[in-house]
Amino acid sequence: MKMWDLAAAEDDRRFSPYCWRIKMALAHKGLEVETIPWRFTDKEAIAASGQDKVPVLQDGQVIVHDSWEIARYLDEKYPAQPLFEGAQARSLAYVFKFWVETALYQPIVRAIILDLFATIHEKDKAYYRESREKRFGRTLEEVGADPKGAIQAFRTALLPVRQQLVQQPFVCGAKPAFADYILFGVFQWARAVSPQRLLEPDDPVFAWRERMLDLHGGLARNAKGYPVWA
Ligand SMILES: N[C@@H](CCC(=O)N[C@@H](CS)C(=O)NCC(=O)O)C(=O)O
Repeated sequence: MKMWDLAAAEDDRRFSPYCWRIKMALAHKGLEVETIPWRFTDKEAIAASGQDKVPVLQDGQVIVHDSWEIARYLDEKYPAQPLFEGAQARSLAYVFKFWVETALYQPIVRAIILDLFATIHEKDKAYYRESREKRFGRTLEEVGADPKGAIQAFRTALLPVRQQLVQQPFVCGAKPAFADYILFGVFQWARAVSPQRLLEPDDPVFAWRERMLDLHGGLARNAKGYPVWA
């Protein structure tokens, strides 16, 4: 299997939250993947997928894009070690995905965008600035003007998972599954590009993140990024 995986200036600094979902999911299933460093402007490299975003997974002749679709594909093709235990769990993970992408992405983007911009490849900078400023309707500097306030907002937004994680080790219960990888993608994204401290060590979400960093032989902890503050 091959996966196109968003990289910063350095080939081994991989920061896409969506790509992290899939790297964790593949490891969860014990599947080997070759990840190919990809930049925002390398559109032709993934043209065969019929769209312009990563992750893109190639499994033999099959090409799948979109992290949610890839997760569904993996469970269908490789049912052992499921990412979703049944249709009901999948449906709940789907609404959780939208919650993460709305309630958490907004504050995290405000917290890390300037660190992220400093880290990406030179060839991506003009494209990134133009596309994101158009999306946000503000300059990157305006979006990233108050990282401390954004981190506070991020911590507040985490309340539902914090309440759950005092009761059980993973979002999905006793063992991690795809919803954990969806949430964890946010933290790997931040850790790859920004030295800022997102969580206090006494936060139950901190302990969960430690468990996630250790999963699958420390796949995520061993990836290039800033240390999380202990
Ligand atoms: N819904 C997609 C989102 C993928 C996505 O937005 N990927 C970003 C990287 S984090 C991307 O490739 N962006 C390309 C661009 O902005 O041109 C998924 O879940 O895979």
